[in-house]
Amino acid sequence: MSKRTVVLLLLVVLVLASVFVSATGAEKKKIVVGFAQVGAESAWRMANTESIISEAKKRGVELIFVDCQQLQTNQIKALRSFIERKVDVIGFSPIVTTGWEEVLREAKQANIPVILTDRGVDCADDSLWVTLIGSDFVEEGRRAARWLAEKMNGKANIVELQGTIGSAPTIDRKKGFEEVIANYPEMKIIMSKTGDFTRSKGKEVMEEFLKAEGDRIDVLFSHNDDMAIGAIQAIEAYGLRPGVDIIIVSVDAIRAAFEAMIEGKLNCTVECNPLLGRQFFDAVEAIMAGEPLPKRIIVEEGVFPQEVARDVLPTRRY
Ligand code: GYE
Repeated sequence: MSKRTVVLLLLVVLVLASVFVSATGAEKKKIVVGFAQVGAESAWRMANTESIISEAKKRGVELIFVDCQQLQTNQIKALRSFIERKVDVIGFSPIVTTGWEEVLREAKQANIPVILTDRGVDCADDSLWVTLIGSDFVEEGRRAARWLAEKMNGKANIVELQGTIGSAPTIDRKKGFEEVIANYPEMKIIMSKTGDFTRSKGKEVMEEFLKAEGDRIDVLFSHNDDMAIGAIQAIEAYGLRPGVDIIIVSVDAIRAAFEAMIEGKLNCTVECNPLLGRQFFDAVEAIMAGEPLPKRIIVEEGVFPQEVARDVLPTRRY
């Protein structure tokens, strides 16, 4: 064989190989996902972010991740930048429930499917998103109240630390909680204010509650564990015993809540699972494959009273 024939043969082999590689999809285009996260306001949120980022890496999905610092304007800006970049799928956890119509319509016009994770929207046109993957926040509120009614024998002066005003978990947890305590005429919310889901605000607002109502407070219902942990510091500084003089029930079930329960300072936490990465990217891949998805995917969760904290803590992943 001449040198020329060898070179020619080699070229043919190379061309054939590249045709084979693209036919088997080894060169398949990477899926690009834009994700507009609420912020980094709580341990729950950090665990949620970690779950999304690590799952994208695992699946080789290109993730454009934006931390919106609890500002809806930032989140809308991020969504518009995803539309401009023509990502394959948009995911976001809406900071508040209202004000999304316009930007979601822009995504629809650009033919970019949207997945809501964790928090939902209040929007009549449900064709603007494919599915909502997340917890049943109303049920979480009910679970907190049911546990409390039993613990307090249907009698308590309650202060309530709300999450971010206008957000789905705040609206729904309050609704579920109030629905259940309405059955107990001697259970009353005597003060209620937002602590924006953060430890520092939770502490600040609890100080206000104590200043105004002091010893009259029997119970704190906190919309998340971080605010409850901030409030525990305020209660101790005020000279009362959290978990004893003031009974505390909160939501999320982060590790720090279990530690506080083991110390006897928190009485109960209702689970809200932030590890949504797997279900989120399952949905992304289903959309890319043209498979149908249910409009609502609900995450299963439980309730953890203080008595089980020591046994459960080692198994907690967030
Ligand atoms: O409970 C809170 C976080 O949307 C369910 O947001 C989430 C809530 C969670 O800041 O800790």
